[in-house]
Amino acid sequence: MPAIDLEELVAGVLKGSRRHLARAITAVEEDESSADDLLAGLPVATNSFRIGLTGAPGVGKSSLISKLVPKLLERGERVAVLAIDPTSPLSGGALLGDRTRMPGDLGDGAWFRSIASRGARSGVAGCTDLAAEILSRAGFGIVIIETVGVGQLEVEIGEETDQAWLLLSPESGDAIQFLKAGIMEIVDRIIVHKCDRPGAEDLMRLSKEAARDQNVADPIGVSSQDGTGIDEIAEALLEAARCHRESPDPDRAQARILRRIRRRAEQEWVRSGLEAVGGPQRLEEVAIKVCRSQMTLREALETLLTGAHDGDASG
Ligand SMILES: Nc1nc2c(ncn2[C@@H]2O[C@H](COP(=O)(O)OP(=O)(O)O)[C@@H](O)[C@H]2O)c(=O)[nH]1
Ligand SMILES: [Mg+2]
Repeated sequence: MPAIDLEELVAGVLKGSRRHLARAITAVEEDESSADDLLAGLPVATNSFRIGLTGAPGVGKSSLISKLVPKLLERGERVAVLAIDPTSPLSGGALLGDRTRMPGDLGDGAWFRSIASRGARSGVAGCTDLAAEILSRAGFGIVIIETVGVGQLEVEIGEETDQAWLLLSPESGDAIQFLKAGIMEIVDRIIVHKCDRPGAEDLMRLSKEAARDQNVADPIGVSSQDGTGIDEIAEALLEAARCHRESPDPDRAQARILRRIRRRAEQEWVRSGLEAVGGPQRLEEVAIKVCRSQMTLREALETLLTGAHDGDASG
């Protein structure tokens, strides 16, 4: 994307244009290098709190968020929601990013967007971090990130947020496994969702034990269906935001910036390195030779890493 477009996007975002903000995030989704100029143009936000809500598909993350956002808006917060859409490469079907449950028009204080994890070249964390950073700088004091919790992604989201909350529900059979597997090392709080369902009390008791063992805050029981616990969870979120704003964790902030710089640098190293030896086309040519046993893997690597031509490389 030409630099002039990014300048225009920055100016639009600074003026509060939602259309420009949407385009800025799309730009980062398509090419993370767009973020270099966008972030250079947008002033750093010191007051923004980033929270991850993670859990199995169907545990009720989107439902809970749709109840939480209006409560946070009532309290004067501006809230952005980023749903990480783990678009399946097999079916192409989206599990998340379901905006139908968001209540009508919430006004300029709210923003909802899904990010296709498929498109992110350096993995979901990079794109999410940059999009969340842009939203913070666009004036959203709370950025909620909805992700499906599955192993690695959970760890990444734990790292990329100021707090990560895990949703469990009595319906999902893996809740007990989660608790046994020491999930509390990654998450800051457990939310027992669908507490209108049978088995919720047992799950709450186990979650409490796990939380106490790990010395983290007590779990909150909530039902998006009948409204139980919604006020409590909104208050807990506001309290976490208040604590973060009053005394942000400098180590966490520095680690996040370090990861951001490393990811961008790695992308540029790969880009310039590949360009220097003839681009993706050269990579393909070499792959074909290895495939036809005309070259060993080691020769292929030497050819690429030294920029040597075929025949120059010695095995
Ligand atoms: N019983 C019950 N069902 C719920 C509750 N919250 C959401 N659901 C249902 O759970 C299903 C999945 O919800 P959704 O928010 O899409 O889950 P997500 O995949 O985690 O975002 C939907 O059919 C909801 O109607 C709740 O508090 N109680
Ligand atoms: Mg969802």
